[in-house]
Amino acid sequence: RADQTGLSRCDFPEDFIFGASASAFQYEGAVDEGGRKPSIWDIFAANPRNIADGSSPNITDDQYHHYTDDVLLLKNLGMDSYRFSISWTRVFHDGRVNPEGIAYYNNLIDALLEHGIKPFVTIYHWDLPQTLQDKFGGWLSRDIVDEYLRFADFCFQAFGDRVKNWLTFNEPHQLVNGGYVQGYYAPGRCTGCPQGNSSTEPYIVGHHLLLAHAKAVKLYRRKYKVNQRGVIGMTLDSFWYEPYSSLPRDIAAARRALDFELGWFLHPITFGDYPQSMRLYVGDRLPAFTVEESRDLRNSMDFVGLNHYTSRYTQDNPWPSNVRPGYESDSHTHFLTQRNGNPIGGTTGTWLYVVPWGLYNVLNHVKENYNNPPIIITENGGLVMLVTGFLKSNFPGLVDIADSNTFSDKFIKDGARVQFYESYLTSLQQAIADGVDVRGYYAWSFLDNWEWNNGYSQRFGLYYVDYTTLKRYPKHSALWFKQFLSNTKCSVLETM
Ligand code: PNW
Repeated sequence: RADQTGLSRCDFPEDFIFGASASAFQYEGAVDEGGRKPSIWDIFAANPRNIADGSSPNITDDQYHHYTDDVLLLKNLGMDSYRFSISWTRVFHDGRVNPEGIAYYNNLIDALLEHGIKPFVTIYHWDLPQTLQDKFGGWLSRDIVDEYLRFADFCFQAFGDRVKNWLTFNEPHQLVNGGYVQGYYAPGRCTGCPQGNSSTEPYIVGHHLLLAHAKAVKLYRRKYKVNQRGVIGMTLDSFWYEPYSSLPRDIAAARRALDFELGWFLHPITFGDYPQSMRLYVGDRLPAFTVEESRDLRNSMDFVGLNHYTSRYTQDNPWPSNVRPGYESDSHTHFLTQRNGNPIGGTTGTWLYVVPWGLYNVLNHVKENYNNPPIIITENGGLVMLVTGFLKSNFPGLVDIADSNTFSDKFIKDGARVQFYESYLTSLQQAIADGVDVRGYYAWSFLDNWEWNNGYSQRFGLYYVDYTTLKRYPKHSALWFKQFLSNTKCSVLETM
């Protein structure tokens, strides 16, 4: 609780941005409205076996119809900024623009600005038009690079007069790992899936994502930046990988794990090529950049977007030579969630162990190995499992954070999430104090939402969403954030 640590936004640099994060497919609903066409996720989720709770993303938070109220909730929380993504098939498909889709984002952007909330836009958060998947295999084909460029160009041109913060992609690693290695994300490819090949496809898709990113950044800088004066980057996901032991080979393995997840993308967009360890371990299955591509990739970001959630212990894993090479084994690493019977961090029984020091370490890793770039934490947040039906049986009141400042039973109790934010923000503050150039922090997530292959079974929101009525209810974490952000008496003079 805020009152326990006394942590507030005053512990961060003066112009530091705090915001909340979202994405189109997880929030908007209204999948058949306003001229929207299906994405690969509509098709993937249409098979209930692909989704843990068999649920449909067709309505989810229905933000398409609730955005005006949602902007007020963000305002009420005291958020400086809102990160959301543009649904490609809502605004632009088969080379045609869709005025209704454009109007939706114009309205959302205007509503945010009207309340002093900065829009932070992810151009692509995984919802590829199904037509491009059908036509040439989506991200597996080089044709996707120019298609993406057209879409990005369109976004800059339509929204760039008001949007000053851009991300080309959300989590290329997670997209590739889910969609082409494990097969639990659209388009559901993996070795052993009905289709796919994890020894080659992940690297081809990653390559095309990088080429598309470089072209979009080049275009933005050449055609828009002078007038629009915005900044552009890419959001990368990375766990922290802690060596399991002090053995040199475990230390090297942990470093390789970071290279295969974060460095895979951060190395090219900083230095123009893949990390050396990937070249060595993947060999000629890793595509090569031409001299020109490499030049366009180098320094192709104004800041690094970082999504960070959790950490793992890492051991060296010398695979026997009869193991088929693939992304899952190429880094020769083995991950563990505990050591000598002790879990790496607090857990609520999901993948998300609470390891605040992991954030400190991953930030310092970026600082030390990638020339101390500006960093924006574009996602961070805790996962608290609430029992389904919780609201109907246990929720006693209907109080908004605007009306009460006490952590009472009138808010949904998610104390573990409050502790998550408190501990990770403390760790972040230490990283900044030690010289990491972090400029902003976005909580995942503003509202509970459709958590991809986990459907509605995982709730990340500061606000609880009742999916029957679509009402939003503040959790303790919402109130905590509001208090954290409401401290505006930051200077020494004012507090004296
Ligand atoms: C991110 N993992 O994905 C995405 O950017 C969001 O859309 C998503 O809702 C959020 O994190 C919460 O999961 C991830 O299992 C999904 O390691 C799963 C993992 C990491 C990131």
